Amino acid sequence: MIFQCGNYQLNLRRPQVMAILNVTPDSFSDGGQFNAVDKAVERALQLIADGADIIDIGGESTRPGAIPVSLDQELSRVIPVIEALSQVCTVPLSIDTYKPEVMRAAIVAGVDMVNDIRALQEPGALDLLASSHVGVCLMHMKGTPQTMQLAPTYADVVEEVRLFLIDRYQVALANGIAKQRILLDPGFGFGKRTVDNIALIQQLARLAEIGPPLLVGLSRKAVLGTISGGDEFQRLHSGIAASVICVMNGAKMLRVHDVKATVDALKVVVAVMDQHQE
Ligand code: 7PM
Repeated sequence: MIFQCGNYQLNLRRPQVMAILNVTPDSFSDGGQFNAVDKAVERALQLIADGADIIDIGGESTRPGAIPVSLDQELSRVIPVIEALSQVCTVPLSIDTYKPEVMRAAIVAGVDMVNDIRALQEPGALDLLASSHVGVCLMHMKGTPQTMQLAPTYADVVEEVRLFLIDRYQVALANGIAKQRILLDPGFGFGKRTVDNIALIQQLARLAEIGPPLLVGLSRKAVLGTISGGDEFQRLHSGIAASVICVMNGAKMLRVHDVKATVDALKVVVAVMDQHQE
């Protein structure tokens, strides 16, 4: 199984690790623009050395209650970093944005994939991706980052997410986006209660059956804190457990902060899953 993202092809026989590179001001404390780009490049190279298969660059936090960022602010944060990284990076780059204008500028600047929490629903996003060769992740979100965790409820969360992802997948195909360019993602934490996140982990195989490879992002998320305790900086071990379960349940790519730990843990998963049972 191959994921085609720009000029790269990722072989999904082995689970792939997508490293999170936040380029929000709080990510690089000194805040100076030049330093921010330099530090982002330095960080990205470290993530690659740790084993990242792809780097996901985000200029706007989309966690619950996050303050929206203006188009110009987001562009000024991510484009210089993409331009610098595309010169030195030996792995594909992804842009985590739902704004078509940011997608367009990022593609021009050299990204190989668009990671869209709005699954190409914003006006212009679908046509832009159809006219490009970059990869795309179609993710489920209920509501918006400002509203999604207020009181989400589902009759059947897995079925609702499944039907949404099938619809967005079919729309993408109908607009000429090749199957090999598409990833699907249940959107853990995007309008989901703990009970919903757990049900989605349990029944991940039902989403994998849709066809495209699954990307999942549980790293440092609240559901891990609820289950295992700890603030967002004390969720490594619980995040590794969640990653292992998701891969065994069919996930092909993991979006994580802690690359080295995840790469090490996945080596055990691959060894166990690959060995033929006598
Ligand atoms: C709630 C908490 C929502 C944390 C979002 C976050 C994903 C993503 C993010 C994901 C894909 C954060 C994340 N999460 N993209 N971007 N899938 N495709 O780390 O699960 O802040 S943002």
